[in-house]
Amino acid sequence: MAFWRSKKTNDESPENAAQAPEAVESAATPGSAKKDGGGGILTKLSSGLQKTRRVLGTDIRDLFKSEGRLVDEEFLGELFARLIRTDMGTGPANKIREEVARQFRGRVVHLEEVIQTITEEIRSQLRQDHGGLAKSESPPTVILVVGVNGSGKTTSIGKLAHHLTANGHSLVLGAGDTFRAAAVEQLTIWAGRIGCEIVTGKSGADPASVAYQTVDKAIEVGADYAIIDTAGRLQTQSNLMQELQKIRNVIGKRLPGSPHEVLLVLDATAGQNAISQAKGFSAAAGCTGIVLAKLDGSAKGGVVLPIREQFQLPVKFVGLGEGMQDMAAFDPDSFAEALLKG
Ligand SMILES: Nc1nc2c(ncn2[C@@H]2O[C@H](COP(=O)(O)OP(=O)(O)O)[C@@H](O)[C@H]2O)c(=O)[nH]1
Ligand SMILES: [Mg+2]
Repeated sequence: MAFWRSKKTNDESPENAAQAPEAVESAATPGSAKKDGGGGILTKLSSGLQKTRRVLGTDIRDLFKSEGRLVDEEFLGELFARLIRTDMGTGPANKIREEVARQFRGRVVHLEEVIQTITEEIRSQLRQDHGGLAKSESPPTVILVVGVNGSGKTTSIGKLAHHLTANGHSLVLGAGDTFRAAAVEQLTIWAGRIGCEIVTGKSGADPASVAYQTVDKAIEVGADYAIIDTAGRLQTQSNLMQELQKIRNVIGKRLPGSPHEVLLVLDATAGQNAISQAKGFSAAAGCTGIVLAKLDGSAKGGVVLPIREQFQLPVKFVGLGEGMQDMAAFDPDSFAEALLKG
């Protein structure tokens, strides 16, 4: 799991950020952190997943009051009930139960053996290809960010933008959520903190025109990335989807082949509701990857399992707090481990 903080020493100022020339492609590639030695990395993910682990790990430990425990139907039923408390859903929980039954039924087992099996099963359920951020053959790479209101879009853009600039890339932000004045202001503050360009329209301006101008600006200044924020709510859901479609078309006209990445931001505290959010967006908005925000505030981090199960979309990043550096490239191995151990 690659963390933004890995190469930096002290604060979040853009000057310091600019001194970390690590390539984003590598930083956004799952597993790359292991090559860094990754000392503080698991610690950070572990603290981000604390609430979920408290539910999952503690509950499972409770099943082992004595030294060992016989794996019978009663045990498997209790295990299942505990698994689904993390909002992982019945499909993934069933698979875990079956795997534990397959390996241990009729035997007296120790906690560590069961934890190990569950960790392995979660890891294999989460395995995915193409976890890294897309990159166009020639710059700019255009990233569109979509999701319901309050899911964490603008904050995730700020973190991603910080990460990219910290790794030596230039970028232009586009304040495409013109539906709410506060959203433009919020992204402008992020741009100021990061020290990058931003394109804004007047309140109520056509979001597609802001998106167009953002790509235009990125081409003009030779930026590596253009990242475009969008509204999470319009008068109706179908209005919103039409708007996103229009934005995609307009961007694609200005720069054929773009957007190269459409990131769907989901709120991990919403648990299973995040699934219905994803259903609403994924096909209509042409999503290419998921950002699972607010894992740190959620005891429902297990929701990543049904998200991976039900959508043909890789989870690319996880949000672990409100700060500039509180985001990580998603890596199934570290995630499974942080979910159960520690
Ligand atoms: N704890 C925590 N809070 C977050 C995270 N991402 C976003 N938030 C907070 O969630 C709220 C909504 O985020 P915002 O980016 O404005 O959502 P948007 O409406 O989708 O743009 C804000 O208060 C953010 O600070 C995260 O990873 N962890
Ligand atoms: Mg926003």
